Amino acid sequence: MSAGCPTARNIKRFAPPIHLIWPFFTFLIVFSSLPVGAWTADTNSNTAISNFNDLLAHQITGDGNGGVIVAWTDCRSGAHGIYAQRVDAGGKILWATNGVAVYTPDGAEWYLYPEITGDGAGGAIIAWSDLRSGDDDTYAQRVDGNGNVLWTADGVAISSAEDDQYPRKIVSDGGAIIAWLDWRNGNDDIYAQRVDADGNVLWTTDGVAICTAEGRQD
Ligand SMILES: [Ca+2]
Ligand SMILES: [Ca+2]
Repeated sequence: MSAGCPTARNIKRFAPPIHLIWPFFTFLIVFSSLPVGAWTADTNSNTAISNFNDLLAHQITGDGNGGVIVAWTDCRSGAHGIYAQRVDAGGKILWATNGVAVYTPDGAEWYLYPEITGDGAGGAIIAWSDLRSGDDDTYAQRVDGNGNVLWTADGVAISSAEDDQYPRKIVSDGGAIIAWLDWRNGNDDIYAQRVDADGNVLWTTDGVAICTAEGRQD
């Protein structure tokens, strides 16, 4: 673990859901058989996506051209940030070594729950939650097919409502629609927000309530 990297984070009655666990194993299975620069059946070779410690929460999506884009969190800056990498259909790494920085925190972040979808143009839109404002808020960023970060630095605010917002799903519609767990009402609810291809938030500020029934929705 990198110096200064946090070892714990107070996630409110929240355990990593199965949809965050299975992509991690999928990532291991897929990339454990890849050499640098090309796919291979040699299980002793690997394609390095990133060499930093505390890599967590890998998420993967197709790039629409036979390749993939991977998003994850790691602690290279002393706090967990969000990074992404594209690999083409032949297994070639396309973006900056160890990935493009999508969000680099100033403080001690821990496990930022990225979600990723293709943008329909060879890039991706990534959503995550972070603690820059004191409790978890949801942000999103778009990276084009060449690894250029397109939206506001450190991401567009999708929801900065009171208490915590943890993204759980993102789908592309040219821009993206993002759904998240939301604690603004004192228990898990589901909210959603739409963002266009240029990073403009289109729906009600801090998101549309999808379900605010009693008890937990997760
Ligand atoms: Ca919040
Ligand atoms: Ca509820």
